[in-house]
Amino acid sequence: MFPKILNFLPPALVAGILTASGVEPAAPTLRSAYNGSFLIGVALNGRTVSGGNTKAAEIASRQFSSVTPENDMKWQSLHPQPERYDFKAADAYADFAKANQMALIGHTLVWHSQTPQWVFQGDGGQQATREVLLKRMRDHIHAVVGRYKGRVKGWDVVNEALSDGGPDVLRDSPWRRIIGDDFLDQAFRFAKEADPKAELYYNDYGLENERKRSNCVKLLRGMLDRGVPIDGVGTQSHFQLEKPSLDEVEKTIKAFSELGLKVMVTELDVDVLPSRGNPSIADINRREQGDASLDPYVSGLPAEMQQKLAKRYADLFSVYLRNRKSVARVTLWGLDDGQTWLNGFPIRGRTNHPLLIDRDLKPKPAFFSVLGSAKEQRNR
Ligand code: 9MR
Repeated sequence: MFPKILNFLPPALVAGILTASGVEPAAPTLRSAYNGSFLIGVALNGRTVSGGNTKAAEIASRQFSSVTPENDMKWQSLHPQPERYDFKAADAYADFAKANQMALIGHTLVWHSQTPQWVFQGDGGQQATREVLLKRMRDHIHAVVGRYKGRVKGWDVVNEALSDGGPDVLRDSPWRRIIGDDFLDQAFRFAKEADPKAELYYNDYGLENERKRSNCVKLLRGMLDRGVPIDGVGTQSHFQLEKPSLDEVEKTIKAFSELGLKVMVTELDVDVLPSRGNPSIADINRREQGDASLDPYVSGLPAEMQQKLAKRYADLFSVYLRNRKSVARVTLWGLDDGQTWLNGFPIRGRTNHPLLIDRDLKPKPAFFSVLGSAKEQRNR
Protein backbone atom coordinates (compact mmCIF):
# COMPACT_ATOMS: atom_id res chain seq x y z
CA MET A 1 0.00 0.00 0.00
CA PHE A 2 2.86 2.40 0.54
CA PRO A 3 4.90 3.90 -1.15
CA LYS A 4 3.81 2.45 -4.48
CA ILE A 5 4.09 5.85 -5.99
CA LEU A 6 7.88 5.59 -5.78
CA ASN A 7 7.74 2.71 -8.23
CA PHE A 8 6.23 4.70 -10.99
CA LEU A 9 8.06 7.97 -10.53
CA PRO A 10 11.41 8.43 -12.30
CA PRO A 11 14.25 8.84 -9.75
CA ALA A 12 15.09 12.35 -11.02
CA LEU A 13 11.54 13.39 -10.34
CA VAL A 14 11.57 11.83 -6.90
CA ALA A 15 14.71 13.78 -6.06
CA GLY A 16 13.35 17.02 -7.40
CA ILE A 17 9.72 16.64 -6.55
CA LEU A 18 9.77 19.18 -3.76
CA THR A 19 11.11 22.10 -5.70
CA ALA A 20 9.33 24.17 -8.27
CA SER A 21 12.34 24.69 -10.47
CA GLY A 22 13.45 22.00 -12.88
CA VAL A 23 10.50 19.75 -12.15
CA GLU A 24 7.86 18.85 -14.70
CA PRO A 25 4.71 20.86 -14.06
CA ALA A 26 2.84 17.59 -13.68
CA ALA A 27 4.86 16.57 -10.59
CA PRO A 28 2.29 15.53 -8.00
CA THR A 29 2.06 17.57 -4.82
CA LEU A 30 0.29 16.98 -1.52
CA ARG A 31 -1.73 20.09 -2.22
CA SER A 32 -3.11 18.80 -5.51
CA ALA A 33 -3.44 15.21 -4.29
CA TYR A 34 -5.64 16.27 -1.34
CA ASN A 35 -7.60 18.89 -3.23
CA GLY A 36 -11.23 17.81 -2.90
CA SER A 37 -10.59 15.75 0.26
CA PHE A 38 -9.44 18.28 2.89
CA LEU A 39 -6.99 21.13 3.33
CA ILE A 40 -3.46 19.92 3.90
CA GLY A 41 -1.62 22.40 6.09
CA VAL A 42 1.75 23.16 7.62
CA ALA A 43 2.92 25.16 10.62
CA LEU A 44 5.70 27.55 9.66
CA ASN A 45 8.09 29.83 11.49
CA GLY A 46 8.68 33.53 10.89
CA ARG A 47 11.92 33.07 8.99
CA THR A 48 10.26 30.91 6.37
CA VAL A 49 7.39 33.29 5.65
CA SER A 50 9.45 36.48 5.70
CA GLY A 51 12.05 35.58 3.09
CA GLY A 52 14.81 34.14 5.31
CA ASN A 53 14.53 30.60 3.96
CA THR A 54 13.37 30.72 0.36
CA LYS A 55 13.77 27.03 -0.31
CA ALA A 56 11.54 26.12 2.65
CA ALA A 57 9.02 28.78 1.59
CA GLU A 58 8.90 27.41 -1.93
CA ILE A 59 8.32 23.86 -0.73
CA ALA A 60 5.68 24.93 1.77
CA SER A 61 3.66 26.92 -0.74
CA ARG A 62 3.94 24.26 -3.40
CA GLN A 63 2.97 21.33 -1.19
CA PHE A 64 0.46 22.77 1.28
CA SER A 65 -2.89 24.54 0.99
CA SER A 66 -3.00 26.00 4.50
CA VAL A 67 -0.54 27.64 6.91
CA THR A 68 -0.55 28.06 10.70
CA PRO A 69 1.97 30.34 12.46
CA GLU A 70 3.82 28.02 14.85
CA ASN A 71 4.42 30.82 17.38
CA ASP A 72 3.89 34.30 15.97
CA MET A 73 0.19 34.74 16.72
CA LYS A 74 0.48 33.73 20.38
CA TRP A 75 -0.31 36.42 22.97
CA GLN A 76 3.32 36.79 23.98
CA SER A 77 4.34 37.58 20.40
CA LEU A 78 1.44 39.83 19.41
CA HIS A 79 0.83 41.70 22.65
CA PRO A 80 3.93 41.65 24.85
CA GLN A 81 2.99 44.69 26.95
CA PRO A 82 -0.35 46.17 27.99
CA GLU A 83 -0.22 49.07 25.56
CA ARG A 84 1.94 47.49 22.87
CA TYR A 85 0.86 45.22 20.04
CA ASP A 86 3.42 43.99 17.53
CA PHE A 87 1.87 42.66 14.36
CA LYS A 88 4.96 42.64 12.15
CA ALA A 89 5.76 38.94 12.36
CA ALA A 90 2.10 37.90 12.14
CA ASP A 91 1.46 40.14 9.13
CA ALA A 92 4.10 38.20 7.18
CA TYR A 93 1.93 35.06 7.43
CA ALA A 94 -1.10 36.93 6.13
CA ASP A 95 0.95 38.16 3.16
CA PHE A 96 2.47 34.72 2.56
CA ALA A 97 -0.93 33.01 2.70
CA LYS A 98 -2.44 35.52 0.29
CA ALA A 99 0.45 35.38 -2.18
CA ASN A 100 0.29 31.60 -2.26
CA GLN A 101 -3.46 31.14 -1.98
CA MET A 102 -3.20 29.25 1.27
CA ALA A 103 -5.84 29.24 4.03
CA LEU A 104 -4.45 31.06 7.10
CA ILE A 105 -5.23 29.60 10.53
CA GLY A 106 -4.90 31.84 13.60
CA HIS A 107 -3.14 30.16 16.52
CA THR A 108 -4.03 30.93 19.31
CA LEU A 109 -6.08 33.50 21.25
CA VAL A 110 -6.51 32.14 24.79
CA TRP A 111 -3.91 29.77 26.23
CA HIS A 112 -2.30 29.35 29.65
CA SER A 113 1.15 29.18 28.04
CA GLN A 114 3.07 31.86 26.12
CA THR A 115 0.93 34.54 27.77
CA PRO A 116 2.81 37.31 29.61
CA GLN A 117 2.40 37.55 33.39
CA TRP A 118 0.96 41.09 33.24
CA VAL A 119 -2.19 39.70 31.64
CA PHE A 120 -3.15 38.04 34.91
CA GLN A 121 -2.05 40.86 37.24
CA GLY A 122 -3.79 43.94 38.58
CA ASP A 123 -2.12 47.36 38.75
CA GLY A 124 -0.40 46.68 42.06
CA GLY A 125 0.95 43.30 40.93
CA GLN A 126 -1.79 41.36 42.74
CA GLN A 127 -4.02 38.94 40.86
CA ALA A 128 -6.33 40.64 38.33
CA THR A 129 -10.07 40.61 39.00
CA ARG A 130 -12.53 38.74 36.80
CA GLU A 131 -13.71 42.05 35.29
CA VAL A 132 -10.19 43.23 34.47
CA LEU A 133 -9.20 39.92 32.89
CA LEU A 134 -12.42 39.67 30.87
CA LYS A 135 -11.86 43.17 29.54
CA ARG A 136 -8.27 42.32 28.64
CA MET A 137 -9.38 39.16 26.89
CA ARG A 138 -12.03 41.05 24.93
CA ASP A 139 -9.66 43.87 23.95
CA HIS A 140 -6.98 41.42 22.83
CA ILE A 141 -9.40 39.30 20.81
CA HIS A 142 -10.96 42.36 19.18
CA ALA A 143 -7.57 43.84 18.28
CA VAL A 144 -6.13 40.62 16.89
CA VAL A 145 -9.16 39.01 15.25
CA GLY A 146 -10.25 42.44 14.00
CA ARG A 147 -6.90 43.05 12.32
CA TYR A 148 -6.99 39.78 10.39
CA LYS A 149 -10.71 39.88 9.64
CA GLY A 150 -11.36 38.41 6.20
CA ARG A 151 -7.78 37.06 6.05
CA VAL A 152 -7.85 34.33 8.70
CA LYS A 153 -10.07 31.39 7.78
CA GLY A 154 -10.40 30.14 11.34
CA TRP A 155 -9.03 30.73 14.85
CA ASP A 156 -7.91 28.36 17.56
CA VAL A 157 -9.86 30.46 20.06
CA VAL A 158 -9.06 28.47 23.18
CA ASN A 159 -6.10 26.11 23.40
CA GLU A 160 -5.60 23.24 25.87
CA ALA A 161 -8.22 24.09 28.51
CA LEU A 162 -8.78 20.45 29.53
CA SER A 163 -6.94 18.70 32.36
CA ASP A 164 -4.84 15.56 31.84
CA GLY A 165 -6.05 13.88 35.03
CA GLY A 166 -7.49 14.47 38.47
CA PRO A 167 -11.10 15.17 39.36
CA ASP A 168 -11.48 18.39 37.37
CA VAL A 169 -12.50 18.48 33.72
CA LEU A 170 -10.78 21.82 33.16
CA ARG A 171 -7.09 22.50 33.69
CA ASP A 172 -6.14 24.69 36.63
CA SER A 173 -5.07 27.78 34.64
CA PRO A 174 -5.05 31.49 35.48
CA TRP A 175 -7.91 31.96 32.99
CA ARG A 176 -10.08 29.52 34.88
CA ARG A 177 -8.97 30.60 38.37
CA ILE A 178 -9.66 34.28 37.71
CA ILE A 179 -12.62 34.29 35.32
CA GLY A 180 -14.24 30.96 36.14
CA ASP A 181 -15.34 28.06 33.93
CA ASP A 182 -17.18 30.39 31.56
CA PHE A 183 -13.89 31.79 30.21
CA LEU A 184 -14.25 29.59 27.12
CA ASP A 185 -17.79 30.80 26.34
CA GLN A 186 -16.65 34.38 26.72
CA ALA A 187 -13.64 33.95 24.44
CA PHE A 188 -15.73 32.43 21.64
CA ARG A 189 -18.36 35.17 21.94
CA PHE A 190 -15.71 37.91 21.75
CA ALA A 191 -14.15 36.27 18.68
CA LYS A 192 -17.54 36.05 16.99
CA GLU A 193 -18.13 39.76 17.62
CA ALA A 194 -14.75 40.61 16.13
CA ASP A 195 -15.12 38.55 12.93
CA PRO A 196 -18.55 36.98 12.43
CA LYS A 197 -17.34 35.07 9.36
CA ALA A 198 -14.21 33.42 10.75
CA GLU A 199 -14.50 29.81 11.88
CA LEU A 200 -13.92 29.32 15.60
CA TYR A 201 -12.22 26.25 17.03
CA TYR A 202 -11.40 24.60 20.34
CA ASN A 203 -7.92 23.01 20.11
CA ASP A 204 -6.30 20.40 22.39
CA TYR A 205 -3.91 17.43 22.52
CA GLY A 206 -4.44 13.90 23.80
CA LEU A 207 -8.11 13.69 22.78
CA GLU A 208 -7.57 10.07 21.76
CA ASN A 209 -7.46 9.30 25.48
CA GLU A 210 -10.93 8.13 26.52
CA ARG A 211 -11.22 10.27 29.62
CA LYS A 212 -10.03 13.44 27.97
CA ARG A 213 -12.13 12.82 24.86
CA SER A 214 -15.34 12.28 26.80
CA ASN A 215 -14.60 15.36 28.92
CA CYS A 216 -14.07 17.31 25.72
CA VAL A 217 -17.34 16.05 24.23
CA LYS A 218 -19.16 17.15 27.41
CA LEU A 219 -17.48 20.53 27.38
CA LEU A 220 -18.29 21.20 23.73
CA ARG A 221 -21.83 19.86 23.98
CA GLY A 222 -22.44 22.25 26.88
CA MET A 223 -21.12 25.14 24.81
CA LEU A 224 -23.32 24.20 21.85
CA ASP A 225 -26.34 23.91 24.17
CA ARG A 226 -25.65 27.39 25.52
CA GLY A 227 -25.49 28.78 21.98
CA VAL A 228 -21.76 29.51 22.12
CA PRO A 229 -20.48 30.12 18.55
CA ILE A 230 -18.09 27.22 17.94
CA ASP A 231 -17.52 25.68 14.51
CA GLY A 232 -14.92 23.04 15.02
CA VAL A 233 -12.48 21.16 17.15
CA GLY A 234 -8.76 20.74 16.56
CA THR A 235 -7.27 17.44 17.60
CA GLN A 236 -3.58 18.36 17.76
CA SER A 237 -2.31 14.80 17.11
CA HIS A 238 1.21 14.80 18.54
CA PHE A 239 1.59 11.05 18.05
CA GLN A 240 4.10 8.24 18.45
CA LEU A 241 4.79 5.29 16.13
CA GLU A 242 2.58 2.87 18.02
CA LYS A 243 0.26 5.14 19.95
CA PRO A 244 -2.49 6.12 19.91
CA SER A 245 -4.18 3.24 18.10
CA LEU A 246 -5.92 3.90 14.80
CA ASP A 247 -9.12 2.84 16.46
CA GLU A 248 -8.83 5.65 19.04
CA VAL A 249 -7.92 8.13 16.30
CA GLU A 250 -11.06 7.22 14.37
CA LYS A 251 -13.26 7.21 17.48
CA THR A 252 -12.05 10.73 18.22
CA ILE A 253 -13.00 12.02 14.77
CA LYS A 254 -16.42 10.41 14.99
CA ALA A 255 -17.12 11.64 18.54
CA PHE A 256 -16.66 15.26 17.50
CA SER A 257 -18.31 15.06 14.11
CA GLU A 258 -21.37 13.56 15.82
CA LEU A 259 -21.65 16.85 17.71
CA GLY A 260 -22.01 18.54 14.33
CA LEU A 261 -18.57 20.15 14.56
CA LYS A 262 -15.89 20.28 11.88
CA VAL A 263 -12.91 18.15 12.84
CA MET A 264 -9.38 19.31 12.16
CA VAL A 265 -6.08 17.53 12.70
CA THR A 266 -4.12 20.62 13.66
CA GLU A 267 -0.59 19.70 14.80
CA LEU A 268 0.27 16.31 13.37
CA ASP A 269 3.72 14.81 13.94
CA VAL A 270 5.03 11.34 14.85
CA ASP A 271 7.75 11.23 17.52
CA VAL A 272 10.21 8.43 16.67
CA LEU A 273 12.45 8.75 19.74
CA PRO A 274 12.28 6.62 22.90
CA SER A 275 10.69 8.07 26.02
CA ARG A 276 10.61 7.11 29.68
CA GLY A 277 7.73 9.45 30.45
CA ASN A 278 4.21 9.72 29.07
CA PRO A 279 4.71 10.85 25.48
CA SER A 280 1.01 11.40 24.92
CA ILE A 281 1.12 14.50 27.12
CA ALA A 282 2.22 17.25 24.73
CA ASP A 283 2.31 19.86 27.49
CA ILE A 284 5.35 22.02 26.75
CA ASN A 285 6.16 22.16 30.48
CA ARG A 286 6.66 18.40 30.72
CA ARG A 287 10.39 17.60 30.90
CA GLU A 288 12.35 14.33 30.92
CA GLN A 289 15.94 13.54 31.87
CA GLY A 290 18.06 12.80 28.82
CA ASP A 291 20.86 10.31 28.13
CA ALA A 292 22.47 9.04 24.92
CA SER A 293 20.24 5.97 24.71
CA LEU A 294 17.27 8.29 24.31
CA ASP A 295 18.81 9.95 21.26
CA PRO A 296 19.63 7.04 18.93
CA TYR A 297 19.25 8.64 15.45
CA VAL A 298 21.70 11.52 15.59
CA SER A 299 23.28 10.57 12.26
CA GLY A 300 20.03 9.84 10.46
CA LEU A 301 16.94 7.68 10.62
CA PRO A 302 17.73 4.08 9.55
CA ALA A 303 15.83 2.68 6.54
CA GLU A 304 13.81 0.33 8.69
CA MET A 305 12.59 3.22 10.85
CA GLN A 306 11.84 5.31 7.78
CA GLN A 307 9.57 2.50 6.61
CA LYS A 308 7.87 2.30 10.00
CA LEU A 309 7.24 6.03 9.97
CA ALA A 310 5.95 5.90 6.38
CA LYS A 311 3.57 3.08 7.32
CA ARG A 312 2.32 5.01 10.34
CA TYR A 313 1.57 8.06 8.19
CA ALA A 314 -0.12 5.89 5.52
CA ASP A 315 -2.31 4.30 8.20
CA LEU A 316 -3.23 7.67 9.74
CA PHE A 317 -4.07 9.21 6.38
CA SER A 318 -6.21 6.23 5.45
CA VAL A 319 -8.28 6.99 8.58
CA TYR A 320 -8.46 10.69 7.68
CA LEU A 321 -9.43 9.95 4.08
CA ARG A 322 -12.06 7.45 5.14
CA ASN A 323 -13.57 10.22 7.31
CA ARG A 324 -13.04 13.03 4.84
CA LYS A 325 -16.65 14.16 5.11
CA SER A 326 -15.88 15.10 8.74
CA VAL A 327 -12.20 16.08 8.48
CA ALA A 328 -11.81 19.60 7.12
CA ARG A 329 -8.03 19.94 7.42
CA VAL A 330 -4.89 18.02 8.34
CA THR A 331 -1.94 20.23 9.36
CA LEU A 332 1.63 19.00 9.92
CA TRP A 333 3.32 20.72 12.89
CA GLY A 334 6.39 21.92 11.02
CA LEU A 335 7.81 21.70 7.52
CA ASP A 336 10.89 19.59 8.13
CA ASP A 337 12.78 17.60 10.76
CA GLY A 338 15.37 20.36 11.20
CA GLN A 339 12.72 22.75 12.52
CA THR A 340 10.47 20.54 14.65
CA TRP A 341 9.72 21.39 18.30
CA LEU A 342 10.34 17.68 19.02
CA ASN A 343 14.11 18.26 18.76
CA GLY A 344 13.68 20.07 22.08
CA PHE A 345 10.80 18.24 23.78
CA PRO A 346 10.62 16.66 26.29
CA ILE A 347 14.43 16.51 26.31
CA ARG A 348 16.45 19.38 24.85
CA GLY A 349 18.94 18.97 22.01
CA ARG A 350 17.90 15.64 20.51
CA THR A 351 17.66 14.69 16.84
CA ASN A 352 14.07 13.77 16.07
CA HIS A 353 12.55 12.81 12.70
CA PRO A 354 8.77 13.25 13.05
CA LEU A 355 7.77 14.96 9.78
CA LEU A 356 7.48 14.20 6.05
CA ILE A 357 10.54 16.18 4.95
CA ASP A 358 14.09 15.69 6.25
CA ARG A 359 16.70 18.19 7.45
CA ASP A 360 18.05 18.64 3.93
CA LEU A 361 14.54 19.52 2.78
CA LYS A 362 14.26 16.23 0.89
CA PRO A 363 11.07 14.17 0.90
CA LYS A 364 11.17 11.10 3.17
CA PRO A 365 9.42 7.80 2.42
CA ALA A 366 6.66 9.15 4.70
CA PHE A 367 6.09 12.00 2.24
CA PHE A 368 5.47 9.54 -0.57
CA SER A 369 3.23 7.39 1.55
CA VAL A 370 1.01 10.41 2.30
CA LEU A 371 1.01 11.32 -1.38
CA GLY A 372 0.26 7.71 -2.31
CA SER A 373 -2.62 7.44 0.17
CA ALA A 374 -4.51 10.19 -1.66
CA LYS A 375 -3.94 8.51 -5.01
CA GLU A 376 -5.10 5.15 -3.74
CA GLN A 377 -8.24 6.72 -2.37
CA ARG A 378 -8.90 8.38 -5.71
CA ASN A 379 -8.43 5.14 -7.64
CA ARG A 380 -10.89 3.27 -5.47
O1 9MR B 1 6.00 24.29 18.31
C1 9MR B 1 5.90 25.31 19.26
C2 9MR B 1 7.24 25.63 19.87
O2 9MR B 1 8.10 26.18 18.90
C3 9MR B 1 7.08 26.60 21.04
O3 9MR B 1 8.31 26.75 21.71
C4 9MR B 1 6.03 26.07 22.01
C5 9MR B 1 5.74 27.05 23.12
O4 9MR B 1 5.09 28.17 22.61
O5 9MR B 1 4.82 25.82 21.33
C6 9MR B 1 4.93 24.87 20.34
O6 9MR B 1 3.65 24.64 19.75
C7 9MR B 1 2.65 24.12 20.62
C8 9MR B 1 1.35 24.67 20.16
O7 9MR B 1 1.39 26.08 20.14
C9 9MR B 1 0.20 24.18 21.02
N1 9MR B 1 0.19 22.74 21.12
C10 9MR B 1 1.44 22.12 21.50
C11 9MR B 1 2.55 22.59 20.56
C12 9MR B 1 3.84 21.88 20.88
O8 9MR B 1 4.26 22.27 22.17
